[in-house]
Parts: sequence; structure tokens; C-alpha cells
Amino acid sequence: MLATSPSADAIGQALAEHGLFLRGGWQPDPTLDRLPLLPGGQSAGVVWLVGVVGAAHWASFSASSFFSDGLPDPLDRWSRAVGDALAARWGGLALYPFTGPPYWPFQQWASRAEPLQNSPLMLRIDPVYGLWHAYRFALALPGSPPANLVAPAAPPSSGLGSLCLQCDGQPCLQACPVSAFDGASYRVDDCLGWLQQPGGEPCMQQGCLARRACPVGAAYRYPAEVAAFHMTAFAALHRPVPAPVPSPQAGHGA
Ligand code: B12
Ligand code: SF4
Ligand code: SF4
Repeated sequence: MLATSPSADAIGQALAEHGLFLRGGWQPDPTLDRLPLLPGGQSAGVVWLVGVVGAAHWASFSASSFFSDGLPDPLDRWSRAVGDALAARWGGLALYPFTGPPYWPFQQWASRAEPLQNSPLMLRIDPVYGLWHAYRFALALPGSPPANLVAPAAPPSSGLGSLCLQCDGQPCLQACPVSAFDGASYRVDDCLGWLQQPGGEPCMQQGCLARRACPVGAAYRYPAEVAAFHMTAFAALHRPVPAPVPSPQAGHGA
């Protein structure tokens, strides 16, 4: 078994083949984090977060058999194929954001791995990528974390980060046709109801207009094909129903 986790460079290179990005790592607390034991029976020594940034993964994913085999949940199945193979290579486990409920707290984990901030859309905002990043899996690996693993300052548990507090006019809160976001909550049923109407076409074809209104990381906004893929999955899987909110299993969350 490895004495230390593979270097961030080695992981990043392996991910680059798939258009995925290493977003950072964090050292778990064996008691508090309640992660599963690894295949060797030991506790994870480090957890690396792997995600998409803009549409960098799209060429790899859309060329894979998962994209065109006609079976459900292509992006999640592609993620599993990549994540499980890398976890096996390094003697660890891949954990996924879409398995649940209960869900692994990926946004909390992300804030332990990289300098993210809270946004009014409830998505974590990145200073470079804006709202155009999401997670495909986490690699829980054995061994000690690298010595240079530095935990970022965690965002406050509530309240906006400085990017959003200083944002002129907060256009994300003005852009939704049904005002689904009020800065403190998200009326999912209002959003989903609108997406079923003819007026919801711009959201369906270009992506959430509130998310697109954000000026941060504009260069990383999803192109139409990628946005439409995610919005179709979101709209199909989360039909408006009375509470509770339906499970966002497949294809969700990019
Ligand atoms: C459930 C869920 C939802 C639910 C939210 C229900 C609710 N009101 O809580 C719904 C289905 C609405 C949703 C929607 C979206 N989500 Co979502 N969601 C999740 C999921 C699977 C679980 C969250 C959870 O319960 N965690 C457990 C708790 C203990 O952990 P936590 O870290 O504290 O999680 C809190 C937040 O994640 C929050 N939350 C999660 N998503 C959302 C979305 C909104 C709008 C709100 C209000 C809150 C919210 O609810 C949790 C409880 O407080 C996570 C993946 C994950 N495993 O974290 C993705 C995740 C948070 N979602 C994500 C994304 C991108 C979206 C969408 C933009 C994607 C889409 N188009 O489908 C949409 C937003 C709607 C839109 N108009 O585009 C990303 C966020 C990435 C980031 N930059 O922060 C995640 C991390 C998935 C991923 N693969 O990366 N989501
Ligand atoms: S538009 Fe402004 S307030 Fe909204 S998420 Fe972007 S930076 Fe934050
Ligand atoms: S997808 Fe459209 S309707 Fe839904 S929250 Fe975004 S802007 Fe509003």
C-alpha cells in the first residue's frame, strides 16, 4: 500500500485525459467525516475533489460510448467509469455527488479543498470559474496527504462572500423570469413549472438565465449543447411535485 497519496500532479495528469480537473484535497477526520473504509480496511488519509470546469470534459464525455448508448444517466455512468478506475489504481474509493439521499456533502467538502464563496444562487462561486464548475467525484485515498496540502479559509456557514457582496446590481437575482431565487432560497417548483412552458425555452436551450447573468467566469459558461443537456436532465428528472423536492439522481448537478 502507498505510504503517501499520489501527488496532485500525478492525479491531475490522469484526470486531464478525460477533461476533468483536480479541484483540491482535504484531510478527513476519521471520526467526524464518517467516510467508508477503503478496500484495504484502512481509513482514508486524503480526499481529492474532481470536477468539471466549463465544458472541458465535454469532448471526452461526448466521444464515449456512454453518451450515445441510449441508456439512462450517461454523465453519471461516465463519471463512475473514470472515478472507479482511478480509485482502484490508487487503492482507494470513489465517492459520487449523485448517490443518495443521503448525499455526501460535496459543497462542504469543496469548501475544504478550494477557496470558494457562497452565492445567492446557493451554488458555490469560484473566483476564476464563477458558477461554471461542478463535481463529478471525490477520490478517498490511503496514505498521508502531501505535505503541501493547504486548507483554504472556509466560507461562512451563511451569508454571501465578498465577490457577491461587491457585485454591482447582483444581476443573477434579476434574471430569472419567475424570480425563483430570492437570495436566501430557491423555489424549485416555480423554476420547474416555468421550464415546462414555452417561455422556458431560453433556459432550456441556453441554461439557467440567473446562472448565465453572473459576470464572474463568463468565459467558462456552458455552450448551448452542454447547457441543453443538463437542463433537459434537470427538467425531466425533477417534475414539479408538492414537497419534498424529488431526488436529483441522474444527470444532475453540473
Ligand atoms: C439535492 C441537490 C439539489 C436540489 C436542491 C434541493 C434543496 N433545496 O436542497 C435541486 C434538485 C434543486 C438542485 C438543483 C441544482 N443543483 Co444541486 N445538488 C443537490 C445535491 C445532489 C445534494 C445536496 C445535499 O442535499 N447535500 C447534503 C448536504 C448535507 O450537504 P451540503 O454540502 O451542505 O448541501 C447543501 C447544498 O448543496 C444545498 N443545495 C444543493 N443544490 C442546491 C441547489 C439550490 C438551488 C439550492 C437552493 C440549494 C442547493 O442543499 C444542501 C442542504 O442544505 C448536490 C450534490 C451533493 N452531493 O452535494 C448537488 C449540487 C449542490 N448541485 C449542483 C448544481 C450545479 C445544481 C444545478 C445548477 C444543476 C442543474 N441544472 O441541474 C441545479 C440548480 C437549478 C437550476 N436552475 O439550474 C452542484 C453545485 C456545484 C457548485 N458550484 O456549487 C452540486 C454540488 C452537484 C455537483 N455535481 O457538483 N440540486
Ligand atoms: S451575479 Fe453577482 S451576486 Fe450573483 S452570483 Fe454572480 S457575483 Fe454573485
Ligand atoms: S432555470 Fe430559468 S426558471 Fe429556473 S431558476 Fe434558472 S432562470 Fe429561473
